[in-house]
Amino acid sequence: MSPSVDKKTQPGARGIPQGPSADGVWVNLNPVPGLVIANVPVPDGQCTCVVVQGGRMSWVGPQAQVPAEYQALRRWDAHGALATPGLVDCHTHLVYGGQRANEFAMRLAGATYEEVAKAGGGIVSSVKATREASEDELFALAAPRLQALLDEGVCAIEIKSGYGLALEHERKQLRVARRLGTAFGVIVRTTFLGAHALPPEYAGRSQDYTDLVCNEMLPALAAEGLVDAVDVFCERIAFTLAETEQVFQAAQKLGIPVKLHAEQLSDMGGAALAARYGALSCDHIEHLSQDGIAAMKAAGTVAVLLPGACYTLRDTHLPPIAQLREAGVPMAVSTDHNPGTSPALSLLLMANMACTLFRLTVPEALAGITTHAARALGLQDTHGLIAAGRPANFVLWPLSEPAELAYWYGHKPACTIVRQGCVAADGLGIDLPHGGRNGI
Ligand code: DI6
Ligand code: FE
Repeated sequence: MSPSVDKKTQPGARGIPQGPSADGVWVNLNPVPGLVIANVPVPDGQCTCVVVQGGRMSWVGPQAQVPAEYQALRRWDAHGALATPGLVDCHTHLVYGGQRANEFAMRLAGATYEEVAKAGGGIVSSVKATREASEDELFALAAPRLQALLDEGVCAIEIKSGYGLALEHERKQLRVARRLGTAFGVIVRTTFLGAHALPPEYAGRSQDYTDLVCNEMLPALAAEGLVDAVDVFCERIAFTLAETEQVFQAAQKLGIPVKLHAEQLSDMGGAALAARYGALSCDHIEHLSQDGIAAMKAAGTVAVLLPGACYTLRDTHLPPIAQLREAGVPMAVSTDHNPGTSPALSLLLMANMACTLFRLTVPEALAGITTHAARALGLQDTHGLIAAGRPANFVLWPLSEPAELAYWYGHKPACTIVRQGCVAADGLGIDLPHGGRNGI
């Protein structure tokens, strides 16, 4: 299968241009409050104008005050469409072989996640299928998953390894992640998750495998430029706190930022450890303690909420949202797309679930899939906000109010997407001669 990129796009040699240039003056936008920073304040009730030049947003403000130098540029009329920054999916395991619908069925028949793992299923069964797949096969499998996320306005995405668990197979996953970024013109941040599970050939030799991760796999993959961040699954059924720290030390030595699958099934104290290493994010955190929250706040670590995993596992132990809110810890929301616990391919559905299952407010959920998700990837200066000086990444929605983004589910709005300075999709028909087919 080849990647289903839009017909008018050309996979760029440098991995950027995927559609016509978005350069010009974008008028009559209605940005979601809190997700835009204007150069000149936009009075209430007035539309916003965004100037794009050379693929970057160069000015944001009221239409009446667009500087003269931009007046002659091409005009794109959004007709008052709701606008958000490009969405950011900050936690995915998108590249893997096979799928695990059988485990879904097992759990419905009564087995727990831990029982499935102990019975030889779980992560290790995806490891087998991933090892058997070639790089091209993994690319072909991941491409339509990525396309589904992109169709909803995702402009930056994290992709983890962790289903190879041996140097050549982890390399394969990370190389596919990089190739996806190039082929689809989307920002991909790669995360090395070698410490995801113990590979079968290391059964009972957890320390030996951790040494391999730290001393061979990570340095080799980092030298190849394949690692933007390092993650560990710190859990009873995965890696201990001490092993996690060993991996963090190896990452620190190489100057690579860390993040952590923390306190998903139990309180291991992982979040406090990660915060000590200045982690970008702690993810899952259903069993996060008050100490963990305080440590994350002090370190500026983002809390990444993954309602898709809670939903799939029918987990009733929810993350401590009220305490995180109270402490002022930034909360991101992500798909955690993976074949075991969250086969989710809609970030908007995750925003809906973050509201309905976790009781996030709409503004929290929308910041969670944009601004705070960007921070969880270290992309806070380039993504997650409509603001001058950033690469042009924004989405125009056929919706009339922000709450609709978290309200509908099972419905992909036909949006217009500007991704990395290109018009990657034009569901609103802004590029049509009559300037819009949706009557907005
Ligand atoms: N936590 C998760 O939710 C995924 N990995 C992890 O560390 C689950 C991965 C899987 O079951 O394949
Ligand atoms: Fe995960």
